[in-house]
Amino acid sequence: MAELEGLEFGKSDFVLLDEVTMEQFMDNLKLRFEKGRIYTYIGEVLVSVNPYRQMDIYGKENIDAYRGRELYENPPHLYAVSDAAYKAMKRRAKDTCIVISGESGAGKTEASKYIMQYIAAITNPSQRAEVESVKNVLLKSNCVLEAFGNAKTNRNDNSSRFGKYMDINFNFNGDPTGGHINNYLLEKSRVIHQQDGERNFHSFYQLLRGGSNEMLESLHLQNDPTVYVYTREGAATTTSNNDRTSHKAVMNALEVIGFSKEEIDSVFQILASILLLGNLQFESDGESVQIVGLDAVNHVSELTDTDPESVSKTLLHRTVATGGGEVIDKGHTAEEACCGRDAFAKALYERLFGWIVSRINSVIEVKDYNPVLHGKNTVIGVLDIYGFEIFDNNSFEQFCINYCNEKLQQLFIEIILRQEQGEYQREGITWQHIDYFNNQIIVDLVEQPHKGIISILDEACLTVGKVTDTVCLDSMAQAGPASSLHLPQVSPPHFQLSPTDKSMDFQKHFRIRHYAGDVTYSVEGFLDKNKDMLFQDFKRLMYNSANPVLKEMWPDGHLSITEVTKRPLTAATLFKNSIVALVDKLACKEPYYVRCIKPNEMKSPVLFDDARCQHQVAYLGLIENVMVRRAGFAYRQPYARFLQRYKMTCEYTWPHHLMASDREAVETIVTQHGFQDDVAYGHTKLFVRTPRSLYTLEQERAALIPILVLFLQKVWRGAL
Ligand code: AD9
Ligand code: MG
Repeated sequence: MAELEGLEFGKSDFVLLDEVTMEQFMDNLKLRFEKGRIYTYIGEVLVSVNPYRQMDIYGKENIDAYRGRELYENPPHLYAVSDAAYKAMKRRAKDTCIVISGESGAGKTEASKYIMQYIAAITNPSQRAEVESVKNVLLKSNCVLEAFGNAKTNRNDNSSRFGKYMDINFNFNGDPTGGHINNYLLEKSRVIHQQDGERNFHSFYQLLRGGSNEMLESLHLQNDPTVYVYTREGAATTTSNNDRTSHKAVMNALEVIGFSKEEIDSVFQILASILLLGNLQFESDGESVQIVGLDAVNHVSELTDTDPESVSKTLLHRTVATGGGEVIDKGHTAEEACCGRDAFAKALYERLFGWIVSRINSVIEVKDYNPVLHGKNTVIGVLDIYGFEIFDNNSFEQFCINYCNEKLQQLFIEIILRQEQGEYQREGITWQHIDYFNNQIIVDLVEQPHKGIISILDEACLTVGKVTDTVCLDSMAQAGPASSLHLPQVSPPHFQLSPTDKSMDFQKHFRIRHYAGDVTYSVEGFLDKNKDMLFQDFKRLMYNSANPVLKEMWPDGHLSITEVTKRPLTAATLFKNSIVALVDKLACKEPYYVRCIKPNEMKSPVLFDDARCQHQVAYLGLIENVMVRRAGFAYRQPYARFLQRYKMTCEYTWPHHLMASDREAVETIVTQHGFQDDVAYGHTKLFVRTPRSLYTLEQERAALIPILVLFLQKVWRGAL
């Protein structure tokens, strides 16, 4: 049972600080971290600091302690927030969501897993088989998605390289009936290249190090990641991941989820094909280009169930439609062939990942749900999306990831304000406005039609002829964000061409002043990644595979070159559209927030890096969050709940009151303690302006508890 905390652990809710200053906030955060209290509230928002060690707070005892309880009954915990989201969903039939944010390595994915474990533990008490099976698939899906979508980066040994939003559906009993996973922009460039000290996706190393000899032989692979170009760079980096055990867990999870043997084989055949493709080389004799390593071509064709001539041909040629409608074959240069091969490898992986997600979805989708018979189907959404990233070299992926974080930050701002405002209105209390840093300006800078960075990128991608990354950068400067959004009163501007670091080539860089910090992006590769070109020939090759799983992944391969749409949506636009849809989805649910903080860069359980933490507290807007929460009233609680907690501090309410309503009883407690001028009485809740009033009450209560316990013990022993 979780005990209530004493004051030596600091304040369990930041709204109880004497003064809202950065200094007090940081002192409290640090004190709690050092005392092993990683969670603290700001009202209903949970602030979490990554402990970087196994904490003994997630076991069954804790689950029982938080089940069905209110936020303030126990010390702050992820379970309390999960329970609050669950209760709101169950009692009020509200769709809710838990949005977990924070930078890379701050603990979002771990948090999302604990949330799911908690929900799984508190539901289906009668152990109905079909519900258990849904829960099992939901839990097992994490293992598979992490294997294929996570990788070791310099920030995090298990960094999510895709965004994940999972809806869990519940029936009227509050038991999970299914779910749906949305995945966002997998960082597929990692398949072919990784920065120093980083790895490719876990799946490759797991297969190479964990696959049985028999399995590897059938896939024409060796059990050594240094043999393969795509895994070579990352093979030597040390990580805390155990690839061999993870491989077993993934195989087991795939089976439990319900992947057939053929499907599992196909998954690994595709992984193997990618590794073999990466080792193919091309050489030119001046006239034509040849493949070096025809064995590998034969293996790829065997693994993908295609014929070897078609594989060679597709790697060396492309089909082009001429202006007159004629279709001709055009040979690649060696360089084009390399680019084509890499694009193919990336696409194979991306489609494999997308297919795995949709396959899991097909298992967990809610089937045969009849709202008339079964009542309203409600949802809890859990969002675990890549955190804000600043690397030494920031590319298109960081640009997309950071834009996504801007959108989520904006939603946070809007919702926290909106909720607060709504609450005061509902309760008939006047609202006081607090100024925020509104990051709308940066969101506009990226997504505004015509002038925003994405529009300019798209335009450059659609322009026929040779538009280079740097030319595109110039047009950003002239037509776009730099001129339109460089507000004179904002200094320095939110968009700049030349970085402050003079060692960088300014022609190739631009800087965005994100809410979470300045990021300098290298524009190199932006256009190619945005165009995301893959020759139609590769799609057709895969569509014509005799393997039905592979064919299913490439439905667009049936189009001939003359039918292919000339202007497909670009990667940035597709991503923007998906994030806009995500934000819309979140906005119509009752949100619960978990704000994760990374205490240090060393992954140390004992180091609290003040400057790093303060920076995160600042950009997450936590101080403003506390201020808004306290602006009018720091604290609010339904009358019944307030009474329950503090009735012992007043002789007219202990153990029961005889007044006409709970509200009257609460008024009596408040008046007796002399802070009647510090409160407002809403329709259903008491609002307390300054935390000090409540603090006095809390202290009185804490002093009374031991006396009460003694008293009760005597009663039980029959001494009284
Ligand atoms: V990224 O944006 O995907 O790169 P996350 O998801 O924020 O990042 P993650 O949850 O993966 O970070 O946490 C990083 C590591 O911190 C984990 O692998 C654990 O080793 C460690 N961690 C995080 N939270 C906890 C926790 N509650 N208890 C113990 C934790 N260890
Ligand atoms: Mg993660």
